[in-house]
Amino acid sequence: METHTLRDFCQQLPKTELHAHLNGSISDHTLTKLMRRRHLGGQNMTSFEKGRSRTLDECFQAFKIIHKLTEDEESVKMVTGDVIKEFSQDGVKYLELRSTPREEEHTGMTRRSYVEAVLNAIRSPEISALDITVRLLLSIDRKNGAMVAMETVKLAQEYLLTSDDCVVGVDLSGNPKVGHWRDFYPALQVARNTGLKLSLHLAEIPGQDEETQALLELRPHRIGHGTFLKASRNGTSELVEHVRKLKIPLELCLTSNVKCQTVKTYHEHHFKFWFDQSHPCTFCTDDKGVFSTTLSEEYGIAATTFGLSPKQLWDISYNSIDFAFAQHDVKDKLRFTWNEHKHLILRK
Ligand code: 6MZ
Repeated sequence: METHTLRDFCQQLPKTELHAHLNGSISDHTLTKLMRRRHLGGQNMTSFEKGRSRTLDECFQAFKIIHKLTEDEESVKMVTGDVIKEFSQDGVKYLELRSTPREEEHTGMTRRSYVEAVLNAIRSPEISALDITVRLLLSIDRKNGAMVAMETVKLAQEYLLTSDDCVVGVDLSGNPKVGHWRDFYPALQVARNTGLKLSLHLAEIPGQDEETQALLELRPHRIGHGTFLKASRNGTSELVEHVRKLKIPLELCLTSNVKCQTVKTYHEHHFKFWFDQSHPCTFCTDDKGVFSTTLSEEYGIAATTFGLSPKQLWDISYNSIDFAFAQHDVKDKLRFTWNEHKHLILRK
């Protein structure tokens, strides 16, 4: 397929985005608005322009800077609305946002009011009018320790029952070099046992076999990255076998991994390893703002790197509906939407 035709195809392809961190997804346009609100001039220093790489640690520095701009409910609501609109413009029909409920003493924002601000944006008339279904996962940031992890799960439990199916699960994320899995295990266990869906960042960096093994015992519903599963100490055996046997879907973020240098090149990305075994995989952006990407671009990169046909891209996108944390009736509606688009875009 020619480049411009592929680009059009990927843009028109209906897509599910299952791994998007809210504050990492903020576009330059919205960051400029936030800086103006705070009367800050200068240039946005948080997004990695096309082709530019940084280390994972530098990436976490960028989140620190962004968090300084979203310290009150109004800005949280504004960025949530903007991020959803941008995903919708990119042809995303189902979006699972994830975000860390954050407390900011000097603005009075609490973890609860943070979640309320995100939910208010999702439910606003402007966003409800868009052709996109949005669900929310509450993130446990590894750096915040055991107590905050449990508090986050309690909030998620409460909103699971009271948010009209909007809050559906919990994510474990944050700098993988920080914190110990034993700190989060009890909270994640409570989440798993009380009906919340679990998506866990696993094996994002090398040398975490013990943690990965322990967290896999929780039978997460999906895995974020899983970059070093196949490079575990035992060769390709145990962890891979476990994930394969349980068919745990992988959320794969090509540009994020290459830009953070946990994967050297697109060609070396572990997508190929799993895809060749027909393991459930879905493409995601991770942090579309910080990594200057879109979900359509991620599909395009996958197609050119791994020689995927339009039909294969279609199948990856369609099959991703199966791994969404939404209710059955929502998934049925999404499948209907996909099938409506199918003849229009695959026939071209
Ligand atoms: C692990 C990541 C991440 O929650 O404030 N986050 N955690 N690995 C990654 N790979 C690059 N990218 C983002 O969004 C920002 C937060 O998401 C997590 C980090 O905890 C980061 O602070 P929220 O909306």
